[in-house]
Amino acid sequence: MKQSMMLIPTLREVPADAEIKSHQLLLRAGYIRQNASGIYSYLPLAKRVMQKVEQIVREELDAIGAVELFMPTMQPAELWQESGRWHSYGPELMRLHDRHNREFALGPTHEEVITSIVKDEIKSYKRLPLSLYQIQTKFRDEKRPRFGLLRGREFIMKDAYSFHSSRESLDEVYDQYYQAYSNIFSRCGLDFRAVIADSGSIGGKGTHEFMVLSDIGEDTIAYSDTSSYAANIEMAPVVTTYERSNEPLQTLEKVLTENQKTIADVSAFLNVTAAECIKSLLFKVDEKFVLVLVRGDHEVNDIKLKNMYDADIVELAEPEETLKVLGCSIGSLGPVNAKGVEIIADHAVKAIVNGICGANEEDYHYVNVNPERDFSVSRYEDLRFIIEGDPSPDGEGTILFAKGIEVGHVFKLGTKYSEAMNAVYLDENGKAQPFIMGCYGIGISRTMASIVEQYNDEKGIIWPVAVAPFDLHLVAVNMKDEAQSSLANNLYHELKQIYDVLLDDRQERPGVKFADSDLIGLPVRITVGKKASEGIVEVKVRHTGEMFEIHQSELIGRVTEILSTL
Ligand code: 9G3
Repeated sequence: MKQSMMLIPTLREVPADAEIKSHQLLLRAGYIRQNASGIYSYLPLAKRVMQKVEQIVREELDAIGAVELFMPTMQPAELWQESGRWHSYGPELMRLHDRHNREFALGPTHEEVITSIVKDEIKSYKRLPLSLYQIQTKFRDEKRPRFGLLRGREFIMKDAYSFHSSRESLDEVYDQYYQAYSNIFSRCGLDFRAVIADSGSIGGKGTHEFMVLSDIGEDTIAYSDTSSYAANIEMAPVVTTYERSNEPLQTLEKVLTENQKTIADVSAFLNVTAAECIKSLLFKVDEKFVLVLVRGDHEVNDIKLKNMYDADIVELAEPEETLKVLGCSIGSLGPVNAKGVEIIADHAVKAIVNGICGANEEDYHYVNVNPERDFSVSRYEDLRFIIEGDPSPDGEGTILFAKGIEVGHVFKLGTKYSEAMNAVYLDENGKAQPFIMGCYGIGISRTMASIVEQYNDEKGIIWPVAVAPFDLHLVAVNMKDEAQSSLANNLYHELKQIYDVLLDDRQERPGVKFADSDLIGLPVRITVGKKASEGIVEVKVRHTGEMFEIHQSELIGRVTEILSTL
């Protein structure tokens, strides 16, 4: 491909609103352009990278017997009403009307569509298991799109769905997707971890997220420092056990703690540690109020709370609700004499002796509060976020944190959608059974951005060969020079028989060409310059910075060797 015919609008400056490397570099190197908040055009180089990523995905999914199809982005509201999600999703679900005023969603995902197709077309258990995938644009009206392609409102996803007549069959196919995902992300050159993830509101048990390690990742991974254990912090169970000290129980006493609201205020004011305090938070769980107690130095894990009640909505009660329900502001909440609410506590609370808690009276706290003597809870559960230093849930090592970008997610859905949509098949006894399902997603555009996050330097992007938009950047320093242009053209025609070659034939100053080349980030640059008349070119390996001169007769052999090592 000749660069003079391409559209690669490189920029010298870093765009102001691009906060992270991949967003900055994909803009500066002319890969993407924003059309609206969270909505991007993929310019030719990005399109080529995505095609490489998609090709890797297709090879690995075809290898496990998944079959590609293509579903519409416009989804009739009736399907989402059937699954019950038309009303359970809010403004994030892009909705529109057609000319007949019929309602549609722009698909954020395709469980409803694929389930309705399989429901209509598959009647017998003999046709199962079935494993289908597509690569399609998705729409999610994020409140705050950010980080370029990492959190957009329109993005490219590979989404797959499998249908089974038994859990064993689902488990088998799930494991195949798990392995295929590991192959895909490895082939893309990504440093990733498969982490145990929360099954979220889409039901089903058993789900893993594939996380690319990155400091700008929005997810926190809790991993063991000695074993392979890794989980999304939302899901990681806490297995810490707590010793209750055998110091004598002191008399409960109410003390004035004027304007002392937070645990930090109160523990400082009363000269105790946060671990001796009980943090009480009033939550609304669906329509019920629940007072959740955790030790003062811990945080309530609202995902665990949501899963415990299998609730749709879990959120902190508003200040006015707190006042109405418990008669005081959130800084004075406590479990003693708390009326009209269910009280649950994290296991750590049970071991508190002579602790501190809010008195449910404005500006008052209790000291020497003791669980079971001064208040009781309906249940002790694992309700807190795991923290660094906690024992790993697999019993090996202790927990450390890392940030990750979620690029893949595999779910065991079970029958959530097939029951909701009455999608059944006849089993070997002729009895109607709901399909058992799995679903599996990869963010294609997000994967591309993640690769840039992991492969860049101060000069620009450094593409792994497997996903580079071209293999070779053939740069002619001066196309007006007869020797250079003829050698460049000869090499171009020779190399393009074997490799994807981008020939920089522009009338630009050498400095601009080299800076653009480093920015665009192709694996190997071949420069045709002053020594063209001697048949000598310069080779630069982008990944290592290694540069050397070589005679054109040895070029292909050497380039082949280099590319095989990158
Ligand atoms: C919605 C909106 C946003 C959503 C969903 C639905 C995420 C939604 C979860 C999934 C699960 C899997 C198949 C491919 C892999 C992921 N965000 N999810 O269901 F209406 Cl607005 O998409 N789907």
